[in-house]
Formats: sequence, C-alpha cells, structure tokens
Amino acid sequence: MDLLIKNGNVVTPTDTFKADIGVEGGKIVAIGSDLPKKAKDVVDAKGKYVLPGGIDPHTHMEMPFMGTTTVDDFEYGTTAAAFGGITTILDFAIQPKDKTFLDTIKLWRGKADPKVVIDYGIHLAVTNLTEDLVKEIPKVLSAGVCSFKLFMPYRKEGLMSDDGRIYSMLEESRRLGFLVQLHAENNAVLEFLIERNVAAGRLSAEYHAKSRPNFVEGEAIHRGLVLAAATGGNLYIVHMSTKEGLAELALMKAMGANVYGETCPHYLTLTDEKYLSPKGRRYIMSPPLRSKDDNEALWCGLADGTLSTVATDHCTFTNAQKDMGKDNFTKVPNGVPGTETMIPVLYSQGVGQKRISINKMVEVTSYNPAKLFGLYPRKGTLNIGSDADIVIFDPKFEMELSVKNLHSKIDYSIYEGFKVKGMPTYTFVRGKPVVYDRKFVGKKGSGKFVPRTKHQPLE
Ligand code: DUC
Ligand code: ZN
Ligand code: ZN
Repeated sequence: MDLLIKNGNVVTPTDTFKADIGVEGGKIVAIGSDLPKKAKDVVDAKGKYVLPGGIDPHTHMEMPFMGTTTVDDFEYGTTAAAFGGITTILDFAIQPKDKTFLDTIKLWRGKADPKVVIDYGIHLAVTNLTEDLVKEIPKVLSAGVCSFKLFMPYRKEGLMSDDGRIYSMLEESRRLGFLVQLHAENNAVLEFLIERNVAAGRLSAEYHAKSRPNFVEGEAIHRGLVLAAATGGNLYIVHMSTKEGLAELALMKAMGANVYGETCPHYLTLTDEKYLSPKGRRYIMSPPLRSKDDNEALWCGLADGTLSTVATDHCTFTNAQKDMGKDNFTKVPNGVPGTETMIPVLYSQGVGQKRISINKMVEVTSYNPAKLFGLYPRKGTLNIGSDADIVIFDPKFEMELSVKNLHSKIDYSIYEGFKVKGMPTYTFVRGKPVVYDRKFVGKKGSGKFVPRTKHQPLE
C-alpha cells in the first residue's frame, strides 16, 4: 500500500465514523478498522477529520478581465487551494470573441496544464454564442467540458448574453444533458443606476453596491429560473448573494424544475459595511456584499438544501490593480480571493457556530459539486475505487487569517485578522501529498485535467 491514513473520523454527507483508509496507485483501495499497518507512508489522523477533497467549482485563474488579468496563475491559485483543502478546481475558460469553444479549451489547457498542483476541470464561459458554436457543443462535451456559463450583466466588458441566447442554451442543455451556469444580475437596471451615480459624482466603493441592489439579482434569478422551467433545461445559478434570489430558487425547486444554487463564503460572512472602509474597493465583486439578513438567509438556504454548493469565485486583483479605480468604483476590477479560506471559514462560521453540520459542509464542498459537474464517483467521495483525494482536517488548529500566512499572490486578505478554529493540515491528490503537515510538498504541473461527464441531478 502506498499510503495509510489511520484512526481518523471519516466524514461523508450522511455519516461520521472512525476508520482507516488505504491508498494504492492513486485510488482508495481499503476503508475499515485496523487495516494492515504496512504502507510506504502512514499518517495518524487521531482526533482529526478525514474529508473527501474539496472541489471549488468556481475560480478565475489568469483571467483577463476589466483591462487587467487576475494575478493568481494556475500555480499560485492551485497552491493556495491545496492549503485550503481543495483537491480539484473548476475554472472558467473565457471565450475570446473570435474563438470557437474548442479553441478556448485549448487556450485554457495551455495555461493550466504546466502549472496546476491539484486537479482541475474547465467550464466554458460563453461570450459570443453563434449558430455554428451551438453545433460544436457535442464535441465540447466529448472533450470533457460539460458546463457553460452565461453572463446576464457585463455588457460593456463584452461578456453579456441576452435572454434569447440564454433560452436557446437552456433548450440545448435539456437536449444534451449539460448544465447552464448563470451569472444573474439585471444589466439594464444596474447600468442605469451606475450612470446616475457617476453623473452625480457618487464614485466611492459603496456606490458599487448601491448600483446593484438586491432586486437586481432577485429579478434576474427569477427570469433565469422561468426560462429554465419553460425549456426543461438544467440551470445552476452561480454566486447567489440575496434572500430574494434564494426565495425565487426555493419556489422553482418546489415546482420541480432542475435548478440549483451556489453561494460563496463572502456572501455568508461579510456585509456591505466593508465598502465604507478606506480600502473598500478590495471588496468590490459582483454581485456585491449584502446585509446581515442576507448572510443568515443564505446559511439557512445551505442548511435546508435550497443551495447545493459553496464555491469561491476566486478572482484575485492586487492592491495596485484595485487602485485602478481609486477614484471611481466603475474602474475597480471586480473580484476577491477565496479558494484557500473557503473550508476554514465554512467550518468556523458554519459548523463551529452550529449553522450547518460537518456532514453538510462535506456535501456542499465535495459531494454535490462532484455530482452536478460530472466528477462523481471518481471524485467527491471517499469510496473504494475513487481517486484518493483526501484531506486531513484538524478541528483544533487555530489560526488568524492574514496575507502573511496565506498563499495567493495577492497582497491583502479580505479576512485579515479573522480567527478560525479548524484547518486542513494534509491534502492528498490521487494519493500524492501536496500539503503535508501544513508544508507544501507538491509539484508544479502534477495536477491533471479531469474530463467530466454530464451532470447528475441531485435528489
Ligand atoms: N464577478 C466577479 O466579482 N469577478 C469575476 C466575474 C464575476 O462574475
Ligand atoms: Zn459571475
Ligand atoms: Zn465568477
């Protein structure tokens, strides 16, 4: 046996039990009590949780956006992810307007393959849907890319899809079985509010949030859900931030549509008061931070299953990049880091505060994303035959989050000074250690592209 993890508390979405796990050839080959002690490496996980590796299904590494490029490349970004207990990321390949989907996948794999230290998959972020490209979709699915993101906003940035295109992709998703991911904000209204604020000289960071009030998301989510129900398509709303959007999703789920929702740690734990601080622009992302009421509603949405996943929208811009909009919020590149802090923050604020169980944490950070994005049962579970993507999590490990002890290339943390209790201490990808007792032992380029199959609906 290559690796034996002994005496840990193994966590699944439905159960927590004491067991040893044996690994050979990158796969889990044994789970049980008192497995034979012989292995090339034996790690004692007594008093620790043993989790299926986290899957962060929403990252933006090396992404050109708003006149600049996210600073975490696939090496820095996946190293940070590994320290946070993530073993697979799903990154958005943004379609250059003149490129086909297959060319876009090639472009993104060219950036990622030489650098990733954990496994990764790709979503296709559609910016220019043509009839020829719709015909290309079956080939994209065969290439292992089974999810397509459409943006309702970002018209000026060249990313927006109109309702007709969204409708047609949802029709195709029903026919071919893929998942449509939707960034839901009402573009016309937010552009109108931005223009009005700018004309009145209201340019500070708080006006980013004031230009995108809750209903801007709620209405767009409603519209997306109606289109999904009308077509019978498969819809996944990314980065949900509002109680209004959550209520719309709950209603459409109750009506039987195949629709899902994702939220992010920052929408669960931070509020729009951050925009009032002198460095408020660091917190500019879209949709923006909301109120305490929204935070709590989203925690409830996770606990009751309305929301299926937590992802990070890891999209890193340095202080200097954020300063492009020092005097004008519309020039601040949108995005915040998150992939390293997702599981520690969820554990401390969710499990630690009894908002969710550790089993729910595993469900929304590993099992559900694996099912929805066609990675299951290869990933997202600790089962015999699955990839040995395993995290040892020490529930007693205390740490104050700071730019000084995090691994992204970014030069600040949105959680500076935030105290967490509970940290991943070992991260194994296909049985190979990437983080070992909080030390990096991984290798650039050792991660693999994971071709995905069509999504599996959640019960
Ligand atoms: N939102 C962000 O904040 N950044 C990248 C893209 C997005 O949708
Ligand atoms: Zn988005
Ligand atoms: Zn995003």
